[in-house]
Amino acid sequence: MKSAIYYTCLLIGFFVTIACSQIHEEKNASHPNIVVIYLDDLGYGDLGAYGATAIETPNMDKLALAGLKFTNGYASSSTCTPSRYALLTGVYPWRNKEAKILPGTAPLLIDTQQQTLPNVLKRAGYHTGVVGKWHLGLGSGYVDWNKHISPGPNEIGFDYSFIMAATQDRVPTVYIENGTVVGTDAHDPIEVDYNQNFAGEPTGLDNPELLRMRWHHGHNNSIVNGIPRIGFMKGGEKAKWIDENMADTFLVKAQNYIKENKKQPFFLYYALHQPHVPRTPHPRFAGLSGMGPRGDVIVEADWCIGQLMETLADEGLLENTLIISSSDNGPVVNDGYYDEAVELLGDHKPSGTLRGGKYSLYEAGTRVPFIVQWKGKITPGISDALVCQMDLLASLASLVGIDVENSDSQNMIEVLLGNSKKGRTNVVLEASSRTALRQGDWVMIPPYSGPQTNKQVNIELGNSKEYQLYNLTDDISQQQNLAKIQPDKLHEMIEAYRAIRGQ
Ligand code: NG6
Ligand code: CA
Repeated sequence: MKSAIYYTCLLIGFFVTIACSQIHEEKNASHPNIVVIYLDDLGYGDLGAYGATAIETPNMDKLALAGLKFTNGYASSSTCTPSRYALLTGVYPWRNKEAKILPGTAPLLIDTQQQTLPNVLKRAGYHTGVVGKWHLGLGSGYVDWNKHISPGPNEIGFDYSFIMAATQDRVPTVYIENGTVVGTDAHDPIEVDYNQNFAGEPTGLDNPELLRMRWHHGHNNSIVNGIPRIGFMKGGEKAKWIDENMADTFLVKAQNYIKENKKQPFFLYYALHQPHVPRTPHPRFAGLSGMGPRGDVIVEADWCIGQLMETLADEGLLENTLIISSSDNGPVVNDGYYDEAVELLGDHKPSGTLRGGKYSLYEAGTRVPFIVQWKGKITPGISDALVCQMDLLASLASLVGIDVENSDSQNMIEVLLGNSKKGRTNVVLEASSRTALRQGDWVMIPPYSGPQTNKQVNIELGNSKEYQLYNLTDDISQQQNLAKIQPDKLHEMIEAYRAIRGQ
């Protein structure tokens, strides 16, 4: 008969083997907390740290001053859903034809079996949470908003989620915590439809007398809190958010998440809703910027970030937290409501010296503020290396010592930490299914039909019947098309572009 000692040894051996394989997988691992602060439609020129003088953003500037400010940091797309898809999956959004601006009723865009940033970090022992804007779809077809909603963030790797389904201007205008709408009422069920209104319900189109914010284009379906939205919604009165409280609501959830999960490494994806429309600053911030609600909500977002940083400091976590701040796409001034953003803009240039903005294939569509901070680990400074948000998956996986499947995400961890200046060689940029190539300091935009300018938002889209070629070193504002003057360079860029896009 085998002795108890024999079995004890066997058991110890078993655990040692497991521990070793864990160590094997997490080679050279470091496990700081990771916080991704993601703004919505914040432009390259919207922060003091990136040259803005007409608006004050002291907290984001502090992040930049204490960290590494990237001047060539890109979102993967000039709109939200595709950028967020790439951020979380490490896959170019143009590989998935569904990765475009989604309605509030769209099914989950990410496959639950897909490799994602949160599920990779979970493999390294992280607790993972998302607070804020989701806009990656929910459910797998029809969603009953009164029941548990799945799949969603919790099925693609987030242990905790407190989100809005799509955007602040899209229904349903409710918060969803771990798959359940907050404040449901069996006597007042929530119904959502993007095709037709519910009988007898007022709309922005038919009932202008009920509006406190007028629509400029789109945004004339259901009215919630006096603001006309995209899509129709009925019921759920108790569940509806109060727009002016949204910033505080998300901030408190993010702060609580940090406090509750600080005992283990955590990954927090804090996706703010500012300065996307409708811009509804809390009364504390209304009028502060002198630039109308767009400026005010940037000031509000900056304050929220300051508060989050204070929480990290108060909890003694700053030295052990890697913080990455960026924006999902470039700026837009009028995105569908009359909110005085155009009239009160003054000298402020949300795109800075870049051409275009949200929806555009020009630089301001995708080149965004991109700041990485890790107190005591990253030497403050400026990096001109080419990096893309899509690279966070491979980079952070490498930091925490996890091997990942090949994807479009490149391991840029040494660049993000400031130890190397060797960024990507190139990146394909996307704008509403159109794509362009940045390689080195050159940008090539293939010919596209369609209007040069989206007149409603007053943004140049990048469409032209001709090839466009720009050298960003001499011409950051993309004013001089060199396609005809530098045919060899154009040819080289087209070849490189085709090699990636497979066309
Ligand atoms: C557009 C909306 C715009 C905004 C955008 C999504 C209209 C006319 N315009 O369709 O207001 O909601 O979608 O923005 O409806 S994003 O930042 O989430 O991509
Ligand atoms: Ca956006």
